Amino acid sequence: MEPHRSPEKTGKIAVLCLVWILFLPILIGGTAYGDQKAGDPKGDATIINAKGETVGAAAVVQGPHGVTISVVVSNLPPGRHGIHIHAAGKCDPPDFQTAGGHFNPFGKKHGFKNPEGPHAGDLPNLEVGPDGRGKLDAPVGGLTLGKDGLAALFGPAGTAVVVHAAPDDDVTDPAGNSGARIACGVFKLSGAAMLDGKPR
Ligand SMILES: [Cu+2]
Repeated sequence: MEPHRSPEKTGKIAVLCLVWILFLPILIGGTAYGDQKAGDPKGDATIINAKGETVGAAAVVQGPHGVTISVVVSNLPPGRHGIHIHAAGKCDPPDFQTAGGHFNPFGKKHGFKNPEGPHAGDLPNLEVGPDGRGKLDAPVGGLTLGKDGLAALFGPAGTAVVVHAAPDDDVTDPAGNSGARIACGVFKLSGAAMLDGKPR
């Protein structure tokens, strides 16, 4: 503790350090996904809140059983939050409407419990603890990490991960009654999929 900093500021710095120093290398470095082969596409997103402040990060990687997403957040309201991959690579605060609807290349209805679902971009709820921090690791079966093809995460329109204010009921079309959009991150190709700063 440095005496010249307010406890609030020190707390915020501590949380940010935890997210970026502890979690990010695990996410991006592939420690948890040792199956990622060199050259496999992977993506990441910096998640911002309605004020444009960074509140987390997401990573998508190719594993042996398909694509997996990992998300870490901080400074979000405690509780369960709907979270989805949306169909446009834009996150304009404060309402993040520019992220579009759910990523749904196969014309399904929303929700894992929906007999006509789910959307390719549907995900389990994100649980945020009393300390404002949360973490989600989940498979995303219905999409690919390429730039080409109907279900490609890095197609021309791009994609974004969006966190909602309320829990997703996993059945109500089109967004599980999960309410306002409170945080958003645009997916970008990263790591081994980049060559000289450009997707290859
Ligand atoms: Cu959503």
